[in-house]
Amino acid sequence: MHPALLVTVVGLIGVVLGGTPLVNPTVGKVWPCPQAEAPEDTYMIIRPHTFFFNVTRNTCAIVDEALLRYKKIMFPSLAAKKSKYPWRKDDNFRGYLDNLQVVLLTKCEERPYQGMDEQYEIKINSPDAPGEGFLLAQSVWGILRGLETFSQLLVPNAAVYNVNSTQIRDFPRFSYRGLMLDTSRHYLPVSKIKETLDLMAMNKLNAFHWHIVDDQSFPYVSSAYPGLSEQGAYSPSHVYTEGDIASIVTYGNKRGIRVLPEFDTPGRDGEPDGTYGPIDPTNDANYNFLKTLFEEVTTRFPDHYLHLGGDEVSFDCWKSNPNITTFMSQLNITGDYSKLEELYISKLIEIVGNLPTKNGYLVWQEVFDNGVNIADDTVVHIWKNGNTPLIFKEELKKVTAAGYNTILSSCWYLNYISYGVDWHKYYQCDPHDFKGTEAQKRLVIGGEACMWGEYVDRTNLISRTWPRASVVAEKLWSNATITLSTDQATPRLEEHRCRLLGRGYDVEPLWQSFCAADVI
Ligand code: CP6
Repeated sequence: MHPALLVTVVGLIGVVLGGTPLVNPTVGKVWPCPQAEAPEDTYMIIRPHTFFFNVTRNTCAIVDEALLRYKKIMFPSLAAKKSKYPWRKDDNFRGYLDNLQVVLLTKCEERPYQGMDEQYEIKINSPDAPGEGFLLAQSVWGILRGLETFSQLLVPNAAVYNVNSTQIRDFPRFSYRGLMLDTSRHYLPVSKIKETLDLMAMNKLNAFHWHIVDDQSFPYVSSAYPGLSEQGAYSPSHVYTEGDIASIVTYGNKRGIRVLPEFDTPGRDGEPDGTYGPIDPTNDANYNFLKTLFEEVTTRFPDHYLHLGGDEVSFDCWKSNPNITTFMSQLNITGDYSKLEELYISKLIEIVGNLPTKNGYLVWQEVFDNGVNIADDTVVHIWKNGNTPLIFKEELKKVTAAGYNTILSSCWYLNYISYGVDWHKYYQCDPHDFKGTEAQKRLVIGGEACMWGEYVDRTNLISRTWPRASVVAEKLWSNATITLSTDQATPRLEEHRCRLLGRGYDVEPLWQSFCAADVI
C-alpha cells in the first residue's frame, strides 16, 4: 500500500469512535448492521480459485488461522470444478478483486478481554484506492470482526462472487455481548459448544458465559476434588475434562470470544431433601474448599472475570439445620437469612479477590439487591422481570446509580418459547432505555442472551438459540438508530438466517419462507 494511503486510513480509523457515521444503512446485507456504510452500485468480481489475503504490517497467528477459516466459509465449493456458466459483467463492473489487503496496525494479542478494541474499516474499490480491497484494524479483534463482515459482502454469481464497491467503518455499540449456555440441566457435547462459538463469531458476539454446573449435574472434572464429577455428573462420560475446557477456551479465544465460567453458589435448591442443598455458610471447611476450587478454576479459565452466581438462594435448607440456627443466634442475626447470605457472599468475594490471578467477577442481581458489599469493578447481571420492563429498567437505574457496571439479560431469556414471532420483543429491548445520566449509561457495558437448559440438549440447542440470539447480537453491536424498526430488520434477518443455514447450521426459520440457496 502507498504510505500516503496508509496515513489517511489510520486517520480514518482514528476518528471512528468520535466521528459521525457516514450513512446509517437501513437495508444492507451484513448482520449485525455496520455502524457506517457507503455502498455503491458498482462492483468487482472475486474469482475464488485465485483470490488471496495479503497480510501487511503486523502478522499474527490468530489472523492467519482466521484467514484459512474464512476462505472455507466464503468459498465452500472451492474444491468443485469450475462452473461452465458465464458470470455477470455489465456497466457497473469495475474489475477483478484478486486479493484483500489485511492491515493489522498494532501488535498481535492472544486473548480477548473486556473492553478490547474491535473496530475495523473495509474499503472495496474506494475513491482513494480504486480497484483495491482493504481490511484495516488496530487490533487482531478488529480484523476478526472485519473478516466476518467481508465474508458477508460476497454475493455468489455462477462460479465467482460479486462484491460491491463500499466503505465501511464499524465498531460495537456495547463492549460486552454475551451468550449463556447451561450444561448442568443437560450435558452439551464439546462439539455443540464449539458450533455455538462459531455462530457467536458469525454474529460478532464476544462473551461465552458458561453456566457449567448446578444442582442437577456437576460435569466439571476437578483435579483437586475429583469426587465432584464422580458423584455429581450424570455419567462418567457426561463431563468436561481439563483438556475439554482448554480446547473450548482456545477455540473461543481464536474467534475473539472470551469464555467466562459460572460456579453458582451458594446454590438455588428448592425443598430440602437431605441430599442436595446450598453450601453451609457456617462451616469453615467449606471456605477452604471454595478457595482451592476457585484457584483451580481460575487457572483453567484465563479470562480476568468469572461469574459467581448468587441467585435465587432458598433459605429452607438453612432453616432446617440446627447448627446454622445456633450460629445465627451467636451472631445476633437470628431469623435474618439474607444477612447470613450476605456473610457467605462477602467471604466468597474476599476469597476470589485474593486469588493469585486477582480476578474480577460478575454476580446475578440478587447479590446487589441484598446489599452485599462488592468490589468496584463487579459486573451486576440483571436477569429478573423480563416481562415487566418497568421493573428491570428501575434495576438498571439503581445499579448504575450505585456506580456498578452492569449487563442486561431480563428481556433476552431465549429459553422461553411460544408459538409465533418472538424476536420483535428482543429487538425492541434496549439496555440504555432507562432514565439515567450519561455516566450511568456508560456503566451499561452490554447484555447477554441466556439459554437455560431444562428443555435443551444437543438435539435442539442450535435451532432454539439461533437465529434468535442473532437479534440480540445486532441490538448489542449496531447503532441505536439502526435497530429501531423490526420491519427494516426483517428482510436482513431472513437473509442472515439463510446465510447461517447455508453455512451448515440448523438454525430455525423466523416465519414461513424458503432459502433460495438451500439445496434439498
Ligand atoms: N438456574 C439458575 C436457573 C435459573 C437461574 N439460575 C433460571 C430462572 C428462571 C428462568 C430460567 C432460569 N434455571 N442457577 C436464574 C438466574 Cl425462566
